[in-house]
Amino acid sequence: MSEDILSLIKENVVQGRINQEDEGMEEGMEGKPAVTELVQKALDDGIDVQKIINDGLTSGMDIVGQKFEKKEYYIPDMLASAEAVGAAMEMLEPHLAKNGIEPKGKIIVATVKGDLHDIGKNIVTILLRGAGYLVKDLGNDIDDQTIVDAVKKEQPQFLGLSALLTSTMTHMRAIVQSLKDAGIRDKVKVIVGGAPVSEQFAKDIGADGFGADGFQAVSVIDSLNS
Ligand code: B1M
Repeated sequence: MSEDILSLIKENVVQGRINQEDEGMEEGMEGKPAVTELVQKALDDGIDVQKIINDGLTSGMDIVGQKFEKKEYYIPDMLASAEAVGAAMEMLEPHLAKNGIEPKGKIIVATVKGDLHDIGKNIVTILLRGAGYLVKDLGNDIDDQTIVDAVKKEQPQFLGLSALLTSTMTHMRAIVQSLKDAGIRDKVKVIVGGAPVSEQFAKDIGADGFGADGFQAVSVIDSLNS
């Protein structure tokens, strides 16, 4: 029975349906319960929150990721699914705390100074939350010192930086240097990403990891966390 609801949640994540009014990718879905209604039903039925996240939401996003790689899905499709997961995560967050499930780690994320592109960072944030991390999102256009101050104050295990412009990605190098200057570089692992960022660039600036997409960001952080 619980498997039925979980597979329906998964299917509706793939369809990018938040509420029952949403149409989805396939015809004839409008009016049927979607992610938020199904997650509420799963909670009412006492289904384990971790199961809802892992077997419903995250496995749905895995399929979305595969479809994106195969070019069956495009960015708007990925965003619709990511938003559905985000809406579900908002419902589940209080239950995670109540159930005493410890987050896998704490991460600060930000889009660097001068850069207003935040769609990718938001996807990464949602996926990381879905994967069980506590994520503090500083937002976009965040200056270097604010980021370094947040690392000092919050003491996260990871710092995730996003940049979409060749002119702003240079802040990533400056932030790594500022962390060194502040004597806290060894206290936090730095992961970088965004369209102009590459594995080689990450190495060059002394970052600990690079994510080409949100899914890779989660697996890189998972592997650095183990
Ligand atoms: Co702008 N923009 N934009 N833009 N914009 C680009 C990036 C550009 C490539 C378009 C182009 O010319 N072909 C170009 C950059 C050129 C360059 O620097 N080489 C560009 C430009 C020039 C500009 C302006 C300067 C335009 C102008 O005003 N003349 C201006 C700059 C504003 C600023 O930031 N100061 C500008 C403005 C904008 C909008 C505001 C209109 C809008 C952003 C809206 C928003 O984000 N809220 C916008 C958009 C939408 C784009 C494009 C079309 C799409 C970006 C996007 O959201 N992609 C983009 C062209 C393109 O990329 N095709 C473009 C979808 C998103 C899911 O992908 O962000 O790459 P992405 O994130 C991925 C991965 O990169 C990775 O995972 C994500 C999910 O898979 N990832 C991480 C991202 N962050 C990560 C962090 C990680 C790990 C992985 O670890 C922490």
